[in-house]
Amino acid sequence: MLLKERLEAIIPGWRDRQRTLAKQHGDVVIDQVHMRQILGGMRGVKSLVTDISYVDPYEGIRFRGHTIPEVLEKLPKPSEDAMPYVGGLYWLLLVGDFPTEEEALSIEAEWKKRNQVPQHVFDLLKGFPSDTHPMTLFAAAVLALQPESVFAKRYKEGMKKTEYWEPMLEDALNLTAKLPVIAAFIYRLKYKGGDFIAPDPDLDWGANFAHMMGVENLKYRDLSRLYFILHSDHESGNVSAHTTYLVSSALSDIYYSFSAAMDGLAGPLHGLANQNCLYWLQGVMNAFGGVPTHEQMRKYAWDTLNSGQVIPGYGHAVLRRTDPRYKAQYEFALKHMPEFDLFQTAKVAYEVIPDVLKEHGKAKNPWPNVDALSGTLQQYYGVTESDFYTVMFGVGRALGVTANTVWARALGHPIERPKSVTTAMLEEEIKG
Ligand code: AMX
Repeated sequence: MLLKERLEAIIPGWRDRQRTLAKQHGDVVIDQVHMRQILGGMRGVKSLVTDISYVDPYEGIRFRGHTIPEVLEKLPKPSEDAMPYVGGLYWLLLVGDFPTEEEALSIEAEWKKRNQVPQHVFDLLKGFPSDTHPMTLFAAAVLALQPESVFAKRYKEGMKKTEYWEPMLEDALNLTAKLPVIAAFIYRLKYKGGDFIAPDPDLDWGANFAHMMGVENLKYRDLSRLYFILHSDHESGNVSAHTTYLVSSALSDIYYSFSAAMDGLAGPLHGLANQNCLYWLQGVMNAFGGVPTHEQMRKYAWDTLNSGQVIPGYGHAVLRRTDPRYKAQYEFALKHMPEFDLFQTAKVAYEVIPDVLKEHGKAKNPWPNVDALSGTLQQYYGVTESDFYTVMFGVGRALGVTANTVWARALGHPIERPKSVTTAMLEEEIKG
């Protein structure tokens, strides 16, 4: 396998770099931890290392050092005006270099070989009550795949530590190959009367998802590729990435780790924000009977703020400019649905809300984030069931977090074990 050969070649160099840092510079202080951070969700504490992505406060996410516009431009594409192959992004995340077309297609070929989902997983999903949340179904399906773990089997048989990454890579490819099939199955089970659509062996991973969803507009294939690329990774401290990393640090396999991550993504503070953005925009349209004027939007935004609520889709914990993931979606919408009334409303929001938030004076970043537009794009193509959006987020997020687990095994990262203290100990600290 091309990918495995390339990883074999580069892993020793990375091992040396991290080993040298730990052995020769182990006492170097990287950060100090403040009381407010201990009591405030460990916000900003520098305590994780990943080379796969980094969030720059001004340029947004960089995948392997490259900004979103660079990634979208340089990854191989099915045609000049199409969105890139997701397989190419997975190569970039895992290997660190932009792939050639052959390398990108080699990942797509691996995925096609591995996308068969065992019947017992489908049967399990069909057995859940019909009102089960799609994220519950998604996490359960991933866990049900666990008996397939190559890592768990090889670990039981006994293998050298330096070999751990190899079965982890197998698991990562097997899992990511199956996720679009599982996600589309859940969609059709819940919302389309169980009328399932089989994968098309001629389509790439992103396009196949669009096909299995049953969306007829072929541009939805491009949107799917774009969506998965944009949602793939966002450093290692967010809940889904960190959960995957933490659980797998116990040498749990990828199915246990990723299923747990999806339980975290299901939380309203993580994966559900895009739904709230959509509801807010729809609320504006309902209030004014269609696309609002700038003045109406300003009033609605102030009403939201004055009632003590946040404006969904605006602000960010790290970013200090418009999220480039928002920009990429905005450009897509401008090209493919300029007249769509929900997009028109989102556009008015973009023109009005940053000034309102600046005037309000609280948010450190008044600009839109990734979630502000993603629901709008789905609505245009008829995927209106907003409970499902988090499942798509999860399919995309799998790319980054599984790449990270392969590297954590390759670099021999140990089990995570931060130290906790008691409230009394914190109080002692302030007495000096
Ligand atoms: N509307 C109103 N007030 C906002 C705001 C917004 N969009 N964004 C931030 N603020 C407020 C905060 O609530 C906070 O108020 P407080 O001092 O009374 O607690 C103050 O501004 C300072 O917050 P901050 O440091 O700028 O942001 P943060 O790091 O605490 O929070 C975030 C970041 C995204 C949770 C926040 O901007 C927010 O709630 N935005 C709206 C919800 C949203 O879009 N969520 C999706 C985020 C994208 C993602 O990561 N998936």
